[in-house]
Amino acid sequence: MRVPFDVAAVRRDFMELGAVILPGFFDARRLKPIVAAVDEHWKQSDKSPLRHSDFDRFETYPTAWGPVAEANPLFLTLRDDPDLVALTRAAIGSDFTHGVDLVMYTGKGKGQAWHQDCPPDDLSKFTVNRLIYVRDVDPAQGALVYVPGSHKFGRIPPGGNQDPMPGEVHLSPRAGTVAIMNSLCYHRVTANQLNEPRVSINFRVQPPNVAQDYDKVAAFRGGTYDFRTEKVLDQR
Ligand SMILES: O=C(O)CCC(=O)C(=O)O
Repeated sequence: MRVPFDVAAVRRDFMELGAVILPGFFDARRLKPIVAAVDEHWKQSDKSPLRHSDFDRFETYPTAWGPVAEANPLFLTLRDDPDLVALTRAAIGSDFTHGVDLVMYTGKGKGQAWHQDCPPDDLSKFTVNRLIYVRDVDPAQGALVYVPGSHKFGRIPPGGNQDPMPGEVHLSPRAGTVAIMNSLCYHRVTANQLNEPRVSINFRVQPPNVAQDYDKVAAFRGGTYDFRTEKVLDQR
């Protein structure tokens, strides 16, 4: 099978940088039915972001829909795309299990604070964000900002939710871009300043030694949060 990437480079970048960014991985034309399904979904659904008084301090506001959990064939086909599977294997090895699928909608004024998507105490354990951008993301709509190599640094240090960090890289992905990111890599999404919602898809996976609910505890600069109990576990 022809794979549209360099397997060795993907593995190296995932190990060293914690992130592999592949613009044009998917043909944007192929993603049009997905865009239409996303638009249709959000036309009819509640777009209020997760709001829990204790979570507000983390200023992280996407609204998420899980179409794979609903066995939606369009999204299942995208999640199981052979090239995406090959890319995942190149990054983390041939065995992995599926985690949540998130189609994220971020409205005007909202973004995502600096975070790590799983507990940062044991660096050998991590979940993996497989982000697919189905529409161009204007820089003013919310850049994906990350610190290459930070998956090796341990817990994200205290600080402001959107304060710049040394070494950060800003990415405004175009439609068809895929970003594979170790969830321990420090990352944030800057606030959407436009009226058009920002859309991203995340088909999370994890290596076989990691539990499927490992991403239910996330670390922010201001503390850690358990999404199951909706409780702040500690504050900084
Ligand atoms: O939507 C994005 O670009 C990033 C999403 C993200 O930070 C996450 O799923 O943890």
